Amino acid sequence: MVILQACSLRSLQAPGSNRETSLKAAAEKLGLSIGVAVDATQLSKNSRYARIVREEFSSIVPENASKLDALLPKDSTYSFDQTDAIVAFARENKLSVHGHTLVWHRQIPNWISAKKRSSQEASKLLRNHISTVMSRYAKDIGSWDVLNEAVAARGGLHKSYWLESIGSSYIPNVFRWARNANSTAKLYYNENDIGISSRVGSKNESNSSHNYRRLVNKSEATYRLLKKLLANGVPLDGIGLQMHIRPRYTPSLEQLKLTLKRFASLGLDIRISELDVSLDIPVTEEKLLLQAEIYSEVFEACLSEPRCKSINIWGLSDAHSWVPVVFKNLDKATIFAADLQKKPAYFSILKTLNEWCQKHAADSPRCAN
Ligand code: 9MR
Repeated sequence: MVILQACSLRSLQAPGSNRETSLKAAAEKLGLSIGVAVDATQLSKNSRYARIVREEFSSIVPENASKLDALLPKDSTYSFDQTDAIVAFARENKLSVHGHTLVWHRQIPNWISAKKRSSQEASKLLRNHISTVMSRYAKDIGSWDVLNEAVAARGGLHKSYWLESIGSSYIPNVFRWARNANSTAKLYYNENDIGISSRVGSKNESNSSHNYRRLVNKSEATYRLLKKLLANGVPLDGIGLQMHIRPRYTPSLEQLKLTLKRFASLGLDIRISELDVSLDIPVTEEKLLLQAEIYSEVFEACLSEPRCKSINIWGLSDAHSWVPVVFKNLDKATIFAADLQKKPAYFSILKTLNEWCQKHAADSPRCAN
Protein backbone atom coordinates (compact mmCIF):
# COMPACT_ATOMS: atom_id res chain seq x y z
CA MET A 1 0.00 0.00 0.00
CA VAL A 2 1.21 3.55 -0.66
CA ILE A 3 1.45 5.86 2.30
CA LEU A 4 -1.31 8.36 1.81
CA GLN A 5 -1.01 11.98 2.85
CA ALA A 6 -3.95 12.77 5.09
CA CYS A 7 -5.54 16.10 4.20
CA SER A 8 -7.59 18.20 6.57
CA LEU A 9 -11.33 17.86 7.01
CA ARG A 10 -11.69 21.60 6.42
CA SER A 11 -10.13 21.36 2.95
CA LEU A 12 -12.43 18.43 2.12
CA GLN A 13 -15.49 20.44 3.05
CA ALA A 14 -14.43 23.62 1.23
CA PRO A 15 -17.14 24.72 -1.20
CA GLY A 16 -16.23 25.41 -4.82
CA SER A 17 -17.87 26.75 -7.94
CA ASN A 18 -20.22 24.57 -9.97
CA ARG A 19 -20.21 21.88 -7.35
CA GLU A 20 -22.88 19.24 -6.98
CA THR A 21 -24.05 18.81 -3.42
CA SER A 22 -25.06 15.13 -3.48
CA LEU A 23 -23.00 12.08 -4.34
CA LYS A 24 -25.68 10.99 -6.75
CA ALA A 25 -25.70 14.22 -8.77
CA ALA A 26 -21.91 14.42 -8.88
CA ALA A 27 -21.52 10.77 -9.92
CA GLU A 28 -24.29 10.78 -12.52
CA LYS A 29 -22.57 13.64 -14.39
CA LEU A 30 -19.64 11.27 -14.88
CA GLY A 31 -21.77 8.32 -15.98
CA LEU A 32 -21.20 6.56 -12.69
CA SER A 33 -23.93 4.97 -10.62
CA ILE A 34 -23.45 5.21 -6.87
CA GLY A 35 -25.21 2.67 -4.72
CA VAL A 36 -25.59 1.43 -1.17
CA ALA A 37 -26.48 -1.88 0.47
CA VAL A 38 -29.77 -1.48 2.31
CA ASP A 39 -32.03 -3.11 4.82
CA ALA A 40 -35.81 -3.14 4.31
CA THR A 41 -36.69 -2.47 7.96
CA GLN A 42 -34.46 0.59 8.12
CA LEU A 43 -35.96 1.93 4.88
CA SER A 44 -39.47 1.69 6.29
CA LYS A 45 -38.87 2.63 9.94
CA ASN A 46 -35.95 5.06 9.92
CA SER A 47 -36.92 8.19 7.99
CA ARG A 48 -33.46 9.78 8.16
CA TYR A 49 -31.91 6.59 6.79
CA ALA A 50 -34.48 6.52 3.97
CA ARG A 51 -33.94 10.19 3.16
CA ILE A 52 -30.17 9.80 2.82
CA VAL A 53 -30.57 6.74 0.61
CA ARG A 54 -33.02 8.62 -1.60
CA GLU A 55 -30.99 11.83 -1.83
CA GLU A 56 -27.43 10.57 -2.05
CA PHE A 57 -27.62 7.33 -4.04
CA SER A 58 -28.85 6.31 -7.47
CA SER A 59 -28.94 2.59 -6.82
CA ILE A 60 -29.60 0.17 -3.96
CA VAL A 61 -28.61 -3.43 -3.26
CA PRO A 62 -30.49 -5.64 -0.78
CA GLU A 63 -27.75 -6.44 1.75
CA ASN A 64 -29.35 -9.66 2.94
CA ALA A 65 -33.00 -9.69 1.83
CA SER A 66 -32.51 -11.57 -1.44
CA LYS A 67 -30.13 -14.24 -0.27
CA LEU A 68 -31.30 -17.82 -0.28
CA ASP A 69 -31.84 -18.08 3.50
CA ALA A 70 -33.98 -14.92 3.49
CA LEU A 71 -36.08 -15.94 0.50
CA LEU A 72 -36.52 -19.61 1.42
CA PRO A 73 -36.15 -19.69 5.20
CA LYS A 74 -38.09 -22.87 6.11
CA ASP A 75 -39.08 -24.85 3.05
CA SER A 76 -39.85 -24.26 -0.61
CA THR A 77 -42.32 -21.46 0.20
CA TYR A 78 -40.91 -18.09 -0.78
CA SER A 79 -40.79 -15.16 1.59
CA PHE A 80 -40.56 -12.14 -0.69
CA ASP A 81 -41.67 -9.38 1.72
CA GLN A 82 -38.28 -7.80 2.36
CA THR A 83 -37.13 -7.79 -1.24
CA ASP A 84 -40.57 -6.56 -2.35
CA ALA A 85 -40.26 -3.65 0.11
CA ILE A 86 -36.82 -2.70 -1.18
CA VAL A 87 -37.97 -2.86 -4.78
CA ALA A 88 -41.06 -0.74 -3.95
CA PHE A 89 -38.85 1.88 -2.26
CA ALA A 90 -36.63 1.97 -5.34
CA ARG A 91 -39.61 2.37 -7.65
CA GLU A 92 -41.09 5.22 -5.60
CA ASN A 93 -37.78 7.03 -5.54
CA LYS A 94 -36.60 6.23 -9.06
CA LEU A 95 -33.57 4.29 -7.92
CA SER A 96 -32.21 1.24 -9.70
CA VAL A 97 -31.80 -2.09 -7.90
CA HIS A 98 -28.93 -4.53 -8.24
CA GLY A 99 -29.82 -8.04 -7.05
CA HIS A 100 -27.58 -9.82 -4.54
CA THR A 101 -27.09 -12.79 -4.69
CA LEU A 102 -28.64 -15.76 -6.46
CA VAL A 103 -25.93 -18.33 -5.71
CA TRP A 104 -23.42 -18.40 -2.86
CA HIS A 105 -21.76 -20.95 -0.62
CA ARG A 106 -23.04 -19.08 2.48
CA GLN A 107 -26.50 -18.24 3.78
CA ILE A 108 -28.01 -21.43 2.43
CA PRO A 109 -30.96 -22.43 4.66
CA ASN A 110 -30.59 -25.55 6.70
CA TRP A 111 -33.44 -27.38 5.03
CA ILE A 112 -31.41 -27.23 1.81
CA SER A 113 -27.85 -27.71 3.06
CA ALA A 114 -28.67 -30.53 5.49
CA LYS A 115 -30.01 -32.77 2.77
CA LYS A 116 -27.83 -34.68 0.34
CA ARG A 117 -29.09 -34.23 -3.22
CA SER A 118 -28.08 -35.78 -6.50
CA SER A 119 -26.57 -33.48 -9.12
CA GLN A 120 -29.88 -33.52 -10.95
CA GLU A 121 -31.95 -32.68 -7.86
CA ALA A 122 -29.65 -29.89 -6.74
CA SER A 123 -29.54 -28.46 -10.27
CA LYS A 124 -33.33 -28.48 -10.47
CA LEU A 125 -33.64 -26.70 -7.13
CA LEU A 126 -31.10 -24.02 -8.06
CA ARG A 127 -32.46 -23.53 -11.56
CA ASN A 128 -36.00 -23.10 -10.20
CA HIS A 129 -34.76 -20.63 -7.62
CA ILE A 130 -32.93 -18.51 -10.20
CA SER A 131 -35.88 -18.57 -12.53
CA THR A 132 -38.49 -17.79 -9.83
CA VAL A 133 -36.61 -14.85 -8.40
CA MET A 134 -35.39 -13.32 -11.65
CA SER A 135 -38.84 -13.61 -13.23
CA ARG A 136 -40.59 -12.03 -10.25
CA TYR A 137 -38.29 -9.00 -10.37
CA ALA A 138 -37.76 -8.87 -14.13
CA LYS A 139 -39.10 -5.31 -14.38
CA ASP A 140 -37.41 -3.98 -11.26
CA ILE A 141 -34.01 -5.61 -10.99
CA GLY A 142 -31.94 -5.03 -14.08
CA SER A 143 -28.68 -6.58 -12.90
CA TRP A 144 -27.81 -9.49 -10.62
CA ASP A 145 -24.94 -11.02 -8.76
CA VAL A 146 -25.64 -14.44 -10.19
CA LEU A 147 -22.71 -16.09 -8.46
CA ASN A 148 -20.84 -14.88 -5.39
CA GLU A 149 -17.36 -15.87 -4.19
CA ALA A 150 -16.85 -19.15 -6.04
CA VAL A 151 -13.06 -18.88 -6.00
CA ALA A 152 -11.14 -20.00 -2.90
CA ALA A 153 -8.50 -17.85 -1.17
CA ARG A 154 -5.65 -19.97 -2.60
CA GLY A 155 -7.19 -20.19 -6.07
CA GLY A 156 -9.21 -23.30 -6.94
CA LEU A 157 -12.92 -23.43 -6.23
CA HIS A 158 -14.49 -22.50 -2.91
CA LYS A 159 -16.09 -25.36 -1.00
CA SER A 160 -19.84 -25.16 -1.41
CA TYR A 161 -23.00 -27.22 -1.20
CA TRP A 162 -23.51 -26.53 -4.91
CA LEU A 163 -19.99 -27.62 -5.85
CA GLU A 164 -20.36 -30.81 -3.82
CA SER A 165 -23.81 -31.67 -5.17
CA ILE A 166 -23.51 -30.59 -8.79
CA GLY A 167 -19.78 -30.44 -9.48
CA SER A 168 -17.90 -27.55 -11.09
CA SER A 169 -20.45 -27.38 -13.94
CA TYR A 170 -22.69 -25.49 -11.50
CA ILE A 171 -20.65 -22.37 -12.32
CA PRO A 172 -21.36 -22.04 -16.04
CA ASN A 173 -24.84 -23.48 -15.51
CA VAL A 174 -26.05 -20.82 -13.09
CA PHE A 175 -25.26 -18.12 -15.65
CA ARG A 176 -27.05 -20.05 -18.40
CA TRP A 177 -30.09 -20.55 -16.17
CA ALA A 178 -30.04 -16.86 -15.31
CA ARG A 179 -29.93 -15.89 -18.99
CA ASN A 180 -32.86 -18.21 -19.70
CA ALA A 181 -34.82 -16.66 -16.85
CA ASN A 182 -34.22 -13.10 -18.05
CA SER A 183 -32.79 -12.39 -21.47
CA THR A 184 -31.85 -8.75 -20.77
CA ALA A 185 -30.65 -8.56 -17.16
CA LYS A 186 -26.94 -7.86 -16.69
CA LEU A 187 -25.32 -10.94 -15.17
CA TYR A 188 -22.44 -10.44 -12.75
CA TYR A 189 -19.87 -12.59 -11.07
CA ASN A 190 -19.01 -11.07 -7.65
CA GLU A 191 -15.76 -11.77 -5.76
CA ASN A 192 -13.78 -10.55 -2.75
CA ASP A 193 -10.06 -9.84 -2.38
CA ILE A 194 -9.27 -9.48 -6.09
CA GLY A 195 -8.15 -5.85 -6.22
CA ILE A 196 -4.53 -6.76 -6.85
CA SER A 197 -3.43 -8.37 -10.09
CA SER A 198 -0.11 -9.92 -11.05
CA ARG A 199 0.29 -7.37 -13.82
CA VAL A 200 1.78 -5.06 -11.20
CA GLY A 201 5.36 -5.99 -10.33
CA SER A 202 6.17 -6.38 -6.68
CA LYS A 203 8.33 -3.37 -5.96
CA ASN A 204 8.72 -3.44 -2.23
CA GLU A 205 8.79 -5.77 0.69
CA SER A 206 5.10 -5.61 1.47
CA ASN A 207 4.32 -6.53 -2.13
CA SER A 208 6.21 -9.78 -1.82
CA SER A 209 4.56 -10.69 1.49
CA HIS A 210 2.52 -13.81 1.92
CA ASN A 211 -0.69 -11.80 2.04
CA TYR A 212 0.14 -9.93 -1.14
CA ARG A 213 0.90 -13.15 -3.03
CA ARG A 214 -2.34 -14.66 -1.78
CA LEU A 215 -4.35 -11.71 -3.09
CA VAL A 216 -2.58 -11.84 -6.43
CA ASN A 217 -3.26 -15.56 -6.71
CA LYS A 218 -6.94 -15.12 -6.03
CA SER A 219 -7.27 -12.25 -8.49
CA GLU A 220 -5.49 -14.31 -11.15
CA ALA A 221 -7.60 -17.40 -10.47
CA THR A 222 -10.74 -15.30 -10.85
CA TYR A 223 -9.46 -13.74 -14.05
CA ARG A 224 -8.74 -17.18 -15.51
CA LEU A 225 -12.12 -18.55 -14.45
CA LEU A 226 -13.98 -15.69 -16.12
CA LYS A 227 -11.83 -15.87 -19.25
CA LYS A 228 -12.66 -19.54 -19.57
CA LEU A 229 -16.36 -18.99 -19.01
CA LEU A 230 -16.42 -16.32 -21.71
CA ALA A 231 -14.41 -18.48 -24.12
CA ASN A 232 -17.04 -21.18 -23.65
CA GLY A 233 -19.84 -18.77 -24.51
CA VAL A 234 -21.23 -18.53 -20.98
CA PRO A 235 -23.46 -15.46 -20.63
CA LEU A 236 -21.61 -13.09 -18.32
CA ASP A 237 -21.79 -9.30 -18.49
CA GLY A 238 -19.73 -8.07 -15.60
CA ILE A 239 -17.51 -8.54 -12.61
CA GLY A 240 -18.08 -7.13 -9.14
CA LEU A 241 -14.97 -6.39 -7.07
CA GLN A 242 -16.17 -6.31 -3.48
CA MET A 243 -13.36 -4.24 -1.90
CA HIS A 244 -13.89 -4.81 1.80
CA ILE A 245 -10.57 -3.23 2.63
CA ARG A 246 -8.41 -1.97 5.49
CA PRO A 247 -5.69 0.67 5.26
CA ARG A 248 -3.00 -1.95 5.76
CA TYR A 249 -4.34 -4.16 2.97
CA THR A 250 -5.40 -1.59 0.41
CA PRO A 251 -4.15 -2.05 -3.14
CA SER A 252 -2.35 1.04 -4.43
CA LEU A 253 -4.15 3.23 -6.92
CA GLU A 254 -1.85 1.92 -9.65
CA GLN A 255 -2.55 -1.71 -8.74
CA LEU A 256 -6.26 -1.17 -8.65
CA LYS A 257 -6.35 0.68 -11.98
CA LEU A 258 -4.41 -2.12 -13.67
CA THR A 259 -6.65 -4.77 -12.15
CA LEU A 260 -9.75 -2.99 -13.40
CA LYS A 261 -8.22 -2.63 -16.86
CA ARG A 262 -7.34 -6.32 -16.86
CA PHE A 263 -10.91 -7.41 -16.07
CA ALA A 264 -12.29 -4.82 -18.50
CA SER A 265 -10.07 -6.29 -21.23
CA LEU A 266 -12.22 -9.41 -21.02
CA GLY A 267 -15.09 -7.26 -22.32
CA LEU A 268 -16.78 -7.12 -18.92
CA ASP A 269 -18.45 -4.21 -17.16
CA ILE A 270 -17.14 -3.54 -13.69
CA ARG A 271 -18.84 -2.76 -10.39
CA ILE A 272 -17.02 -1.93 -7.21
CA SER A 273 -19.72 -3.91 -5.53
CA GLU A 274 -19.27 -3.82 -1.74
CA LEU A 275 -16.90 -1.03 -0.80
CA ASP A 276 -16.04 -0.35 2.82
CA VAL A 277 -12.82 0.64 4.60
CA SER A 278 -12.53 -0.83 8.11
CA LEU A 279 -10.41 0.92 10.73
CA ASP A 280 -8.57 -0.57 13.68
CA ILE A 281 -10.08 0.53 16.96
CA PRO A 282 -9.65 2.93 18.66
CA VAL A 283 -10.59 5.09 15.68
CA THR A 284 -8.89 8.50 15.62
CA GLU A 285 -9.43 11.57 13.47
CA GLU A 286 -6.19 10.76 11.67
CA LYS A 287 -7.51 7.31 10.74
CA LEU A 288 -10.76 8.82 9.49
CA LEU A 289 -8.78 11.14 7.21
CA LEU A 290 -6.71 8.25 5.91
CA GLN A 291 -9.96 6.35 5.31
CA ALA A 292 -11.26 9.35 3.35
CA GLU A 293 -8.22 9.22 1.06
CA ILE A 294 -8.60 5.50 0.51
CA TYR A 295 -12.26 5.88 -0.44
CA SER A 296 -11.27 8.63 -2.88
CA GLU A 297 -8.57 6.49 -4.45
CA VAL A 298 -11.04 3.69 -5.12
CA PHE A 299 -13.34 6.23 -6.78
CA GLU A 300 -10.40 7.56 -8.83
CA ALA A 301 -9.52 4.06 -9.99
CA CYS A 302 -13.09 3.42 -11.08
CA LEU A 303 -13.41 6.80 -12.79
CA SER A 304 -10.18 6.06 -14.68
CA GLU A 305 -11.66 2.91 -16.21
CA PRO A 306 -14.49 3.58 -18.67
CA ARG A 307 -16.01 0.15 -18.05
CA CYS A 308 -16.31 0.77 -14.33
CA LYS A 309 -19.98 1.65 -14.18
CA SER A 310 -20.88 1.66 -10.52
CA ILE A 311 -19.59 1.90 -6.96
CA ASN A 312 -21.58 0.58 -4.02
CA ILE A 313 -20.95 1.26 -0.37
CA TRP A 314 -21.66 -1.78 1.83
CA GLY A 315 -23.95 -0.31 4.48
CA LEU A 316 -25.28 3.22 4.86
CA SER A 317 -23.66 4.15 8.15
CA ASP A 318 -21.36 2.90 10.86
CA ALA A 319 -24.48 1.89 12.78
CA HIS A 320 -25.59 -0.31 9.87
CA SER A 321 -22.32 -1.96 8.92
CA TRP A 322 -21.55 -5.67 9.15
CA VAL A 323 -17.92 -4.91 10.12
CA PRO A 324 -18.07 -4.48 13.94
CA VAL A 325 -20.55 -7.35 14.13
CA VAL A 326 -17.99 -9.72 12.68
CA PHE A 327 -14.63 -8.21 13.71
CA LYS A 328 -14.06 -7.24 17.35
CA ASN A 329 -11.08 -5.00 16.54
CA LEU A 330 -12.49 -3.17 13.48
CA ASP A 331 -15.11 -0.44 13.11
CA LYS A 332 -16.35 2.71 11.36
CA ALA A 333 -16.05 1.36 7.84
CA THR A 334 -18.69 3.41 6.00
CA ILE A 335 -19.05 7.04 4.92
CA PHE A 336 -21.76 8.14 7.39
CA ALA A 337 -21.23 8.09 11.16
CA ALA A 338 -23.53 6.10 13.43
CA ASP A 339 -25.59 9.27 14.01
CA LEU A 340 -25.88 9.62 10.19
CA GLN A 341 -23.60 12.65 10.02
CA LYS A 342 -21.34 12.83 6.97
CA LYS A 343 -17.80 11.61 7.63
CA PRO A 344 -14.57 12.88 6.04
CA ALA A 345 -14.87 9.98 3.56
CA TYR A 346 -18.18 11.38 2.33
CA PHE A 347 -16.69 14.82 1.67
CA SER A 348 -13.61 13.37 0.10
CA ILE A 349 -15.64 11.27 -2.38
CA LEU A 350 -17.81 14.27 -3.26
CA LYS A 351 -14.70 16.38 -3.87
CA THR A 352 -13.13 13.67 -6.04
CA LEU A 353 -16.28 13.43 -8.16
CA ASN A 354 -16.75 17.19 -8.43
CA GLU A 355 -13.13 17.83 -9.39
CA TRP A 356 -12.69 14.91 -11.76
CA CYS A 357 -13.27 16.87 -14.96
CA GLN A 358 -11.14 19.82 -13.85
CA LYS A 359 -8.25 17.40 -13.58
CA HIS A 360 -9.07 14.98 -16.40
CA ALA A 361 -11.01 16.96 -19.02
CA ALA A 362 -8.48 16.06 -21.70
CA ASP A 363 -8.05 12.37 -21.00
CA SER A 364 -11.33 11.07 -19.55
CA PRO A 365 -14.25 10.01 -21.76
CA ARG A 366 -16.46 10.76 -18.75
CA CYS A 367 -15.84 14.47 -19.31
CA ALA A 368 -16.91 14.52 -22.98
CA ASN A 369 -20.11 16.50 -22.27
O1 9MR B 1 -23.33 -7.53 5.18
C1 9MR B 1 -23.81 -8.85 5.26
C2 9MR B 1 -24.06 -9.23 6.71
O2 9MR B 1 -25.11 -8.47 7.24
C3 9MR B 1 -24.38 -10.72 6.80
O3 9MR B 1 -24.50 -11.09 8.16
C4 9MR B 1 -23.30 -11.52 6.11
C5 9MR B 1 -23.62 -12.99 6.21
O4 9MR B 1 -22.89 -13.79 5.42
O5 9MR B 1 -23.17 -11.11 4.75
C6 9MR B 1 -22.76 -9.78 4.64
O6 9MR B 1 -22.57 -9.40 3.31
C7 9MR B 1 -21.58 -10.11 2.59
C8 9MR B 1 -22.01 -10.15 1.14
O7 9MR B 1 -23.30 -10.70 1.05
C9 9MR B 1 -21.03 -10.93 0.28
N1 9MR B 1 -19.69 -10.41 0.42
C10 9MR B 1 -19.20 -10.26 1.80
C11 9MR B 1 -20.20 -9.43 2.60
C12 9MR B 1 -19.66 -9.18 4.01
O8 9MR B 1 -19.52 -10.36 4.70
